[in-house]
Amino acid sequence: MWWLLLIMCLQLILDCMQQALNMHCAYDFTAGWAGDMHPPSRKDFVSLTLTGQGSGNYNNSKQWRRQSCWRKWKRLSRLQRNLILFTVALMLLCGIATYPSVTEHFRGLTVVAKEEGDHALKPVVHEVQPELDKLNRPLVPESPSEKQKRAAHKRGPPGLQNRLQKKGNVSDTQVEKVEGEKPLVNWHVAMIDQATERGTAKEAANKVDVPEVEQEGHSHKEPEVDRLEAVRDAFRHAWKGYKEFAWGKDELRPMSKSYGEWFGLGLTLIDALDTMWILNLKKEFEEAKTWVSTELSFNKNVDVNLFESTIRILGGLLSTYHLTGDTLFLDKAKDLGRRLMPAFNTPSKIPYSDVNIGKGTAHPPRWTSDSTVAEVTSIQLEFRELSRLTQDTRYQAAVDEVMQKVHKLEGKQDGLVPMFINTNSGQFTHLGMFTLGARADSYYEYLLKQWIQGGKKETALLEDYLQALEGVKKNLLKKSSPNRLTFVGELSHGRFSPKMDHLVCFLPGTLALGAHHGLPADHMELAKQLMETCYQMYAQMETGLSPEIVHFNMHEGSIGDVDVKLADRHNLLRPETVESLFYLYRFTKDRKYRDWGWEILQNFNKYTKVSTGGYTSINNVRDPEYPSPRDKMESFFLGETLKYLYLLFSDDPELLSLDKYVFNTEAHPLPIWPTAQ
Ligand code: DMJ
Repeated sequence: MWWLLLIMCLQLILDCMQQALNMHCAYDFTAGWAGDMHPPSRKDFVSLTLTGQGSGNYNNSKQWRRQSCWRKWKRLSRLQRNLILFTVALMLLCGIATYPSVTEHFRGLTVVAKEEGDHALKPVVHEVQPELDKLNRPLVPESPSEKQKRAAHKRGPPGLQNRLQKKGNVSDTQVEKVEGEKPLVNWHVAMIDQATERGTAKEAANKVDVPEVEQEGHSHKEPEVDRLEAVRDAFRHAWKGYKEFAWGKDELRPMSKSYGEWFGLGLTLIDALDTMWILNLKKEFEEAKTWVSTELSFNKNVDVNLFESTIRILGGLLSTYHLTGDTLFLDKAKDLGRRLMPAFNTPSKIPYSDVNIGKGTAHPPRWTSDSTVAEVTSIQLEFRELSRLTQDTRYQAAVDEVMQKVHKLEGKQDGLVPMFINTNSGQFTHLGMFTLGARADSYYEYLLKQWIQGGKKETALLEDYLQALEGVKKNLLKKSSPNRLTFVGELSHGRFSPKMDHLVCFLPGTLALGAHHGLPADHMELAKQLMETCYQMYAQMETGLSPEIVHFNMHEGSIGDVDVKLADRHNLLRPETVESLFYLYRFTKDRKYRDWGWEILQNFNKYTKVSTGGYTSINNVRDPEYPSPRDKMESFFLGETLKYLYLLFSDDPELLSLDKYVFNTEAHPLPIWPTAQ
């Protein structure tokens, strides 16, 4: 619109001038001064008559030009002069009024064009702008630490950084500007509270070892960030949401400020009991304990999953009993254990996946008579401990029988087990598929941990564990390209797939635990390599949080090590990597493991913390602009993730010594049995 007006004004001026000067002379701008003067053949260009030119008496002095123009101006009629003045004034006004929006417009076009070239199908990603006043001036100039924050989005080896940037996945905080108002900040930024604003992971990690700095003539060391307190803060924040919107329910839905029920047994509260005890959150622990003593009842007509209720509830109650000595928790554990036993009433003695704890009936899922191998082989630590505490051998007998049967089963490959087992036949099903991820993971973990729990006497467990590890090395262990990260893939009917679940990241910790308990030293070497890989699964993502599943590149010349499929980009606040970091730090004392854990905590705070309380799992770890909250805080975030982070940062090796306790697969510490047992 403004441009149209400007063009019209210009046209008007030219017309006026043309009329006014009206062909008294001809100056051909293109030909320059010709010795011979011709009248213009056309009248559609501005021409000037220069007196004396023809005589060769050329005078182009400034003064002469000024006088000549002034004479021409005076020859114009008043109307013509007014018209020219008016249009010049109008042009000036238009120019002033349009300047900011025009420049803005062009700036915008440049940004969009660049982004379209990079990732046309993605939503427009704005560059980080400092907060602007109404005239688009930065209110506060960007500080060096802000620049650092932006740089911190570059993660991983250089090759990978480039690739990520090329893909356009690296972006920063989006600030939506509304005219006349303060800029609106995206949802996830709004969640960030003061704890988060301490900086990005990289920044924070740097803070720990800051060099001495000069301040007002004094040299001083910046105070270390209190990482233990940061974990306690995170717990308190999660608990605040749970208490306010989901008290006594299974899971908090922090975005909708509501809750979800799975078993209707206060799952999060029970899973978090021993974490509160360990973190010394006394007030919170007492509130929860009151709920357990007054509200928790297992006398309910409800179907529960045997594995999940065992590792989270039975395990949580048993460990809380051990830590506190309060028999309230043991009594509750006994009650639940008893109610879960009908699950073992199957033709094969391989338990069903589901039990109705009120009716005392059990059944497989509606669509199959299979259970998963991990489910039936990762309830042993808890049931065995229940037997030891109650002197009722039936619990241990039931789960030991499962292990003995699985030990002898056909269908393994080099100690690796398939993912499903049939509750009628007692045989593996879906043969030929091997993973250390979902449906099989904790089978391997519990082989080692049962052996440790029982005082390292049950050699069949150890043999199965050692053989399985050889199977992993032979069949599943590969290196990625270009950075040669060691990873554990999967096998399907002889075909290798470079797919690795985040769940597999329990393995570095388990390997390290085994090495600590006297297994071959190369287990520790492998643990370190896999630990690096699991860390990279976080560090190479734009949010610094791992996806649920990654695919490693193995072809020479790959640009980056990791690919993440669209459907696998979620993060459920899972614990496996921080769990392994805890073990690796305990056994090596290498501070990098702590720093990695600190980065992860910072990124949970940055991308999953909900300002009104709680943390949420997210859909897209590759989009820091909109990680897309799933509105669910899994109970294991409190039961495991925050607990392992706390233990990772604690300097006290006696706080749950790994020579006295063995953690179940839900991070509930159970005592290693005295050797007399
Ligand atoms: C937890 O319930 C347990 O750690 C289990 O072994 C695997 N899945 C979740 C955490 O990711």
